[in-house]
Amino acid sequence: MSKVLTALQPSGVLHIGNYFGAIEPFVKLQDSGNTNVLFVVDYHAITVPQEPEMLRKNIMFATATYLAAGVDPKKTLLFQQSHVPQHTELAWILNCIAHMGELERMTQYKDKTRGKGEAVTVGLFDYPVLMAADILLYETEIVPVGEDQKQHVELARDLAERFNKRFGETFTIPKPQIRKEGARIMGLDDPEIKMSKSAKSEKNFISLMDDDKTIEKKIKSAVTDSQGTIKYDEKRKGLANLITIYSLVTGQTNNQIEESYKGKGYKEFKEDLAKHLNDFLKPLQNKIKTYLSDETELKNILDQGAKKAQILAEQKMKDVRNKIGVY
Ligand code: ATP
Ligand code: LTN
Repeated sequence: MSKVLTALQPSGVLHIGNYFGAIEPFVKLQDSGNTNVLFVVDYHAITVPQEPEMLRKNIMFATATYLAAGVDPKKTLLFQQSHVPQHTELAWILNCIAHMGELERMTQYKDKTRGKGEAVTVGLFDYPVLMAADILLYETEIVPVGEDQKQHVELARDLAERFNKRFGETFTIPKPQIRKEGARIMGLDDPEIKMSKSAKSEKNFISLMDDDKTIEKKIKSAVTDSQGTIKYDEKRKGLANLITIYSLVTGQTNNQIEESYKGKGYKEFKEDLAKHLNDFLKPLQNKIKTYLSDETELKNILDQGAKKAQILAEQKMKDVRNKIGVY
């Protein structure tokens, strides 16, 4: 039995990149009988400005999405990060062994701060250390994430090793798990950058809540090239991304897709892709709406999860406090 843990930010409506990069892989591992932890990282979300009412709504939305995607609170500890204060407590202690240089090297930090000058918060800089605390509190072995988070999980490994070396065996060394296809769904409007909910244009992503008309419009305007044939080629980034999405929502292989579009063009391919995406998302959307309609139940699930998580986290923190000499 391996311990699997992942987390997502409640920073807006989730998109298919989040779904295929992190949620679906997590649900698959959950069903193979592992010990699981999944939480909504609200304290990560506030590293960039959040409107409080919106944040509250997004936390509920993220929770409803996990449940709709098949996260089972009986098999998985499902909770809100801020409800288990040991996360921030351990982050502080890890801050005191983390080096400025290693945080400065984080590519996500560099990407998110480019051109922002002095307005960058300390929280955004320190975000990977809080993430390391998230992971190390629960003796996590496997962290299913999208490609962009690999470097952060590696930092968690480094900090765990450093702590263990200095204070004695305390933390399990975690490993990132990145799926082969779908680890990095690219933006529809710009296949050079990953699909992102914080993208400037709505045309960049397919949100899990997009309706059929919106999906159709976004897929129709997705960037391809002038070659016109349906053939998977990494160099044809726009088309390769669309074929990957097609494969993820239908379960067909790239070869099967190429076969069925022999002699056909982008128009037909895109129309079908939009339809398949819609067929894939509709049942998920209905389930999300059902869960959202009972906020009391959602809060109840999160509270139950937090209570159990606090017990595990406190056990680990007792050991940590003792090892560093504050207890
Ligand atoms: P944004 O999408 O705004 O950049 P983010 O990357 O911070 O936000 P999170 O909600 O924190 O998104 O990410 C949740 C999970 O989804 C992470 O494991 C991340 O790697 C994964 N993920 C995000 N974008 C993609 C993508 N385009 N393709 C595959 N996985 C992704
Ligand atoms: N930083 C991640 C979210 C995150 C996470 C974690 C993922 C916070 N803590 C622990 C896996 C494990 C992101 O923005 N995608």
